[in-house]
Amino acid sequence: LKKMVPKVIFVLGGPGAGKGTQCQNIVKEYGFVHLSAGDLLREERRNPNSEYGELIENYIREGLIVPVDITCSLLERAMHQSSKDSFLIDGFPRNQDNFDGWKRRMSEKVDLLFVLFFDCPLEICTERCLRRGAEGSGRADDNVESLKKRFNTYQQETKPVIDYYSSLNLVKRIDATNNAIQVFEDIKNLFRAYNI
Ligand code: UP5
Ligand code: MG
Repeated sequence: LKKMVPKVIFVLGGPGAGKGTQCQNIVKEYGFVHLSAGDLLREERRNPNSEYGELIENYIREGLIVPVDITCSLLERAMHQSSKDSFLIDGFPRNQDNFDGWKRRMSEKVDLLFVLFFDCPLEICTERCLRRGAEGSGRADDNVESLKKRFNTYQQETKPVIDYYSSLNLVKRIDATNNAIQVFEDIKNLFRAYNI
């Protein structure tokens, strides 16, 4: 019997590029399980018994990337708790530490299909996050100060990870500046091409 190896798609792109929105669409249409590293961290922060709550709060507000052992443990636990075997891992790995930690702990246990990259310029990303903040997202990082830091971290630390995957020919780029319906059309075409 062939052992089932979970399939993984990493979903990366700037803050507010539309990763979460499109992951929800993909879940409905294709039955993947959506695991947002940011959502898992925010949930952990709200857990009063967690020893990492304060650390996570501070990292998120400063737009910094939480040490990989914390994030990777949350992702691994969520994968184990799921009965499904196809995962969209949204917002991870976003720096070298994330990349190395995942490689050490998880890469042998999963089949990475590709990296779905939402390409979106700073101005549009910022506008989307600020609008979301104004509409009451309650996120500690949907403000101008945090957004500058988030975008800086994205440019300095996450882009190199995307570039590395790109050099392995694993990156599928999506133009994320379009409206959400068009973006999903592009994703569906891509998935069709990969028999997903
Ligand atoms: N919207 C979406 N698509 C649109 C479209 N096509 N046109 C117009 N509007 C669109 O969308 C953002 C907003 O834009 C929404 O209001 C949406 O309606 C609208 P969303 O789908 O939420 O975009 P997303 O890319 O998911 O944005 P998000 O803010 O979640 O991105 P980040 O990558 O910044 O946030 P994340 O939650 O992944 O991480 C937050 C922080 O957690 C990080 O900064 C970091 O401090 C920490 N973190 C880690 O430390 N480690 C990790 O591994 C992950 C996170
Ligand atoms: Mg998100």
